[in-house]
Amino acid sequence: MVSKETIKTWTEAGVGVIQLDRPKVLNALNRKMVTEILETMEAWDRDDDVAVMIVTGGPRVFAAGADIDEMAEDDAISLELLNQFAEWDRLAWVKKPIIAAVNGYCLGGAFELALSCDLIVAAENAQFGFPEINLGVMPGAGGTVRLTKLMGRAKALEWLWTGDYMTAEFAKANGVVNRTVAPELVFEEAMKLAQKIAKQAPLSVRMIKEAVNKSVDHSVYEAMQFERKNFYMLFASEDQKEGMRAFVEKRKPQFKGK
Ligand code: DAK
Repeated sequence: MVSKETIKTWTEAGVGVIQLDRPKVLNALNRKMVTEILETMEAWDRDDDVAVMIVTGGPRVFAAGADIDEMAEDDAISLELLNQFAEWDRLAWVKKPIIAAVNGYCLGGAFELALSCDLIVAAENAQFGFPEINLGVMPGAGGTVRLTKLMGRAKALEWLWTGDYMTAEFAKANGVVNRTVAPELVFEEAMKLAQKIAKQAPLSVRMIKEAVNKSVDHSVYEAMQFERKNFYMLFASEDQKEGMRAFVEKRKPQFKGK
């Protein structure tokens, strides 16, 4: 395990785990933490020993949003000059699957972090929300956009305007969360899912993520052209030959990510 200033990281069986680690302030995301998360993910994206990543806050709380103490004295110009949104944008460029394993509060910037991941496994008692409105601001790292795409305009507006917290069950019913489990099983469930995906042909996993992301932002026609290109591209891989030969020879494929 590697302990950095704001996170702990380790890898097990092809899965890289990032645990947010500022327990005294409920894992509030300060700038250092965002940088450490991004640097770790980008390094793992290039690392053949990591196939899937998990972000978790541990067994009690995912995170209570951005660090309010750090933000309190910011002004429009200092935020523009810091250009911190550019750092958050880099999350969208990570090619490998990222699973958020969420216990307890997942608020504000932390909810935006979870929504930027590909899948969310949540505790039955987890709470999701955007309390920015109570601070006289609004989400700034994709919250209004991603929540609206997932649950539709009217529902998203209600949560964003009230600042209320939604239950994990509601989040699951509205396409925000993939699975809910008992709080003590969240990490285990996320790890099971991660290891299942980690065993799949790596290039297929990667091309599917790209194609699905394209479908969110483009017309059906454009996204299908993109899907087709990725489909053709996989026929240039050794894994396609291996996967199909293994089926014909009635054996398990040995994928290499090539
Ligand atoms: N920041 C700093 N400290 C926090 C914090 C936060 N977000 N949340 C909690 N803490 C600290 C508390 O101050 C307290 O510290 P001490 O008093 O012990 O020194 C400690 O954590 C324990 O918190 P509580 O005593 O309040 O614990 P409770 O169980 O009573 O309440 C709570 C839990 C989650 C309901 C409550 O802590 C709370 O309401 N926290 C604030 C939630 C919130 O408003 N979050 C921030 C939303 S704004 C950006 C990208 C994204 C964002 C901004 C910029 N860029 C790219 C530039 C995102 C903005 C946001 O997330």
